[in-house]
Amino acid sequence: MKKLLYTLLLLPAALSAREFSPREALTLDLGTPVKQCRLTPLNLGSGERGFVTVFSAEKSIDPYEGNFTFPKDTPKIAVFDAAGRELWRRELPHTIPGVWFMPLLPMDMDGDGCDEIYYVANTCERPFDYDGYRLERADARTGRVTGSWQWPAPAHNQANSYKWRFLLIGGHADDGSPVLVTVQGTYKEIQMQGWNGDMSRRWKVKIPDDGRGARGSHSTPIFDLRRDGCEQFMYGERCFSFDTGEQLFILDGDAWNEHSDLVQPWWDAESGRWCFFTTREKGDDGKQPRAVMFDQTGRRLWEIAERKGHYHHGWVGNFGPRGERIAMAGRYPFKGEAVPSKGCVGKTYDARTGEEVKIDFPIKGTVVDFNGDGIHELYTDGALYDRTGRVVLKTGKGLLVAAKKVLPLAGEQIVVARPDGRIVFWADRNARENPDRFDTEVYRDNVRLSSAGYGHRYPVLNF
Ligand SMILES: [Ca+2]
Ligand SMILES: [Ca+2]
Repeated sequence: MKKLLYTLLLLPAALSAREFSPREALTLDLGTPVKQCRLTPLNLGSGERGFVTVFSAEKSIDPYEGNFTFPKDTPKIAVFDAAGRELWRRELPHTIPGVWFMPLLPMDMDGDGCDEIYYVANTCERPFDYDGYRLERADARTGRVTGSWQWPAPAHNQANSYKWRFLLIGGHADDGSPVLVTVQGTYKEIQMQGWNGDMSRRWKVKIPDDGRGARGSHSTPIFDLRRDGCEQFMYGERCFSFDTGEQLFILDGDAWNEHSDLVQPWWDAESGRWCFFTTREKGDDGKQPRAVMFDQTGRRLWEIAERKGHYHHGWVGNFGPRGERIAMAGRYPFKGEAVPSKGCVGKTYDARTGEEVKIDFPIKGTVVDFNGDGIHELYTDGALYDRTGRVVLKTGKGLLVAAKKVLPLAGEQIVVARPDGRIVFWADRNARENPDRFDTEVYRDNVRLSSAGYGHRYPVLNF
């Protein structure tokens, strides 16, 4: 009896102290060196699962004039089954290999249980000729192109950096039917179109370049604003309905008219509301704070003092001792600042109060729950840190392509593309999880964004 009591007393501590036990759960081999790689899980029909990947031996080419270089390799799409067997691959000979030129999204628009693969491709030899740009649809099992539609042309009279930024977002209308959203523009004019399963147009939105209200962001998180099973998405600080394309709110009204790098919705269970954390990029002459926490009415809960700098880095994660939410805002170093050029100058805050809190690991990285226990880990530079700063996994050199649940295993996985073209999936043998967090349509729809924009970088905080 005494022994049983002793065991029961120790049980909670034993559970919380469960050791990480990382393993390589799956390896896909592209058989060719890669400098860019994206990956999204997909349904191959009849309950079979697989993966689609976009890759190239060229680094991801950015449309910004200060970054753009002539590509020396083309982008390729390949599909693998769940055992790592390659089903097909195809090269896109005229498409610029870059995440903004060529977003990709798998989605089952016809409801037969098998995803189709949607992506933007240039079908002519002239790299900047709108007439050649198409939204293409490929059969997930064979790669055969089964549909091709003219990609809506962005406004012509814009800088290259503004013009060639495209996104795909996949979600659901209020009646549950699929909606594919195509997006042109991030920094100035924004156009969006919503498409039904039969590719008839459901709605369209145009946000003119009139300097009124927020511009877009580098990710488009999907969430369930009213907790009623209907999905919305954020683009910058604006919230849109998948069902109608209606703009439901804009966080900072017309106080902020620029671009946000990060917009992260998170559910605050204590107050029963969504909160939104945004870190901002540019513009505005130093009048507005560069990172703000909002509630779902658009009220500022707190903000950082800094009003200058490019806040490229940010996250919200469960890093407190009991999984309390912590937010990070980090900027690129200023010219002449004594920080490495790719460094991150940032701070961490209690997400509810804005009070500064210290954490014991490098702040620049990707938030992931590797063992499914509801406390986050942070992946950065080939290492996974737990909240106490302990390194629990070293993956070696490579590109992070996913930090979400992409295998039917407990917890979220870390997927890294090695320079030699092997894509390694890391999972935790000891992971256990609360299925409420991952087995939701909102979670799956966010995972679907992994090959569009920076959709692979941000956690889903819907619990
Ligand atoms: Ca289908
Ligand atoms: Ca964890």
